[in-house]
Amino acid sequence: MRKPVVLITGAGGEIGHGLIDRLAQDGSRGVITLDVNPLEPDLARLVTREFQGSILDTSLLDRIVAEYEVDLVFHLAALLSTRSEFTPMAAHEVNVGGTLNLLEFAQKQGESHGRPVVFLYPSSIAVYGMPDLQTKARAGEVKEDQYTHPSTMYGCNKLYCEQLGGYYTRHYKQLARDTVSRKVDFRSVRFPGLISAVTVPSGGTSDFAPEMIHAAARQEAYACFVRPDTRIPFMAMPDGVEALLRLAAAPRERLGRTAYNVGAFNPSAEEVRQVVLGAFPGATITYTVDEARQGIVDSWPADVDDSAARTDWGFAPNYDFERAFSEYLIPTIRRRYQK
Ligand code: AKB
Repeated sequence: MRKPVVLITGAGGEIGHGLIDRLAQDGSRGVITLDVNPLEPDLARLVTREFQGSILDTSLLDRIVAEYEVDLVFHLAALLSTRSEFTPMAAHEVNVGGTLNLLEFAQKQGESHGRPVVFLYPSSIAVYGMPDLQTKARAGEVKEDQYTHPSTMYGCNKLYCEQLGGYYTRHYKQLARDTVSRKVDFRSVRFPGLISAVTVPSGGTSDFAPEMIHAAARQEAYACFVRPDTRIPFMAMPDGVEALLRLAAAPRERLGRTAYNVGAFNPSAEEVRQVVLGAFPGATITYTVDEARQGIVDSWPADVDDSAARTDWGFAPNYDFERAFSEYLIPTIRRRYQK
């Protein structure tokens, strides 16, 4: 009999790194990966099989269906918000077309082995669109169903794909003459800006915080592209990975929503700068505001209400602002660049 395995798309990206590490430590199931780029050798060693290719290649996905019994999917592959604004058609193709392919893949997998396929989808605070700074300041912690009017291609893609996932789970082929067995068990977290100590982000608009930290550790000057008072929620990568794993393990009947907010801390850009300067006193961090990117970050909420995630599946981040820096980011990043 084929053993059940986990599939991770976009495995070589920021979340993939942490997730593969955690799944490898746990060791209970094999991990197969799909990424357009080869995995770094340290990561490749931890996986059962690495497929190099695109989520748009449906014949490759069919081959995986034929060869493996996948019952858990982490669909991480995406073009992030800044990159998506430069290439909106490509973003739509990858972020929406690719997700649709993966949902079909999961349905086919479920039909072939007869069990539901749990499908984890990282959505984003980019699904929100705060109309102006006054409303953003007044709104405070935003709930999942408020202000869902994204202003970016990436945010539109994420919001729509949350809906698509819900469709596959609850209404797939609802008019089919024969009863259709729905096999996709879709679950989604709306991530804030994620900050990893081991990877440098690329293509995102929340990247100003991680870029500031990594640049300081590399002793490079950094010009932050948003105003000092800019505030959005962030989370340390280990908590992001933990959130995905915890949501994946939650009993289906406990889940009252398709997409859940998760948050951990929400410093202003200047508060991040001060902490980074405290850890790396020689660092040069200035501000050169990019009005267009500033506009995107201003459209994201200052904070999110994640009480539904806490109640339904026990979300509880380990790292607040202080701990994220003192116990995770600063020591790990120092080690990384001292090597
Ligand atoms: C981005 O900046 O595009 C992402 C996100 C907030 O989803 N980090």
